[in-house]
Amino acid sequence: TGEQAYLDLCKHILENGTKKEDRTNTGTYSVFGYQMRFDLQKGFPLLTTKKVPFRLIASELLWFIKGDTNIRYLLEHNNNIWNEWAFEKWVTSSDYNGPDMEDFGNRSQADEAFNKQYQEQMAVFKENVLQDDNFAAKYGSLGSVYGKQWRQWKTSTDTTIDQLKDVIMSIKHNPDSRRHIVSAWNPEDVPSMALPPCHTLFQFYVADGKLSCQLYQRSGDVFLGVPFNIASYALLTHLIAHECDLEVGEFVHTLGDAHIYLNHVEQVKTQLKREIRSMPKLEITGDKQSVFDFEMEDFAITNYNPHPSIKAPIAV
Ligand code: UFP
Repeated sequence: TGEQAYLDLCKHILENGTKKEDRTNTGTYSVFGYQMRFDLQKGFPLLTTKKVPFRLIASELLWFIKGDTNIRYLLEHNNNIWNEWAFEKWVTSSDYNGPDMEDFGNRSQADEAFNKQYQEQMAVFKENVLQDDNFAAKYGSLGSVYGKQWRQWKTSTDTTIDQLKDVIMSIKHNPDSRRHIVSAWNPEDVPSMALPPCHTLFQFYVADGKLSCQLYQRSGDVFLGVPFNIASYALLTHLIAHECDLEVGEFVHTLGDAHIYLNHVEQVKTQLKREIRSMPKLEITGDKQSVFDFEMEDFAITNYNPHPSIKAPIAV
């Protein structure tokens, strides 16, 4: 369990994974179906065998929780992880008249001169989203991403369902329920999404005064994505437990296609040689109750002394 479970998964994939092609043409080693458990009572599962940027994970989670789907909030928190998805919409629109940005994800990694142009256009884009309300409404918005499905799931009768609010109510008032579920997988929206949700569905469980959470993740980039996903759902569990006056229990992470990209193998091997350090702690400092009111300054990670970060190219 704990960080060792994550390292065991890495080792398991390197030793037993099938070599498998994928959408990004990078190639992976992959296994199907795997489960890790993290006892949140023992500490906060932010990996120590490499540095994981908690700030980015936390501001992204608060953005989901608020039901916000516009990257402006992320940019205001100096979080750039969703920029490319919004940028794509702008550079393929008739409002864009800069240099050709086709396939910018791959070209910016391969071509230095192009990368410079891309960085310039991205800076313009970010400035516009931050300063111009109309531009932000049109091009900062990502549509049917997590925040939308969690907070404003659209029904066939044109109403919306606030799954997150409902699940918190059911945890408070009917803790023994076996129906504490939030689904991000909306089959009607999937065909039109650039990135169909990786974290597909999660369920809460209350026993002995503790709140546990299990995530079903359909696809996991085990080196780059999964460490983020673990910390994000651990934080969500803490915040909801706090609101519901429960202790934290376990985070159970179930993966569908768990893969290591071929160009991450060396980095994984480096990480596997490192020794696990003591787990950090999450401290909730403010006196806010509702998860919907939380901001970055209301909690903090303490005692986090990880090994250095390890760089790797992201598959696009
Ligand atoms: N991915 C993650 N976690 C995430 C996220 C993406 O691991 O939170 F948003 C990875 C999984 C996969 C790729 O490598 O991104 C998504 O590609 P696909 O839709 O083809 O599974």
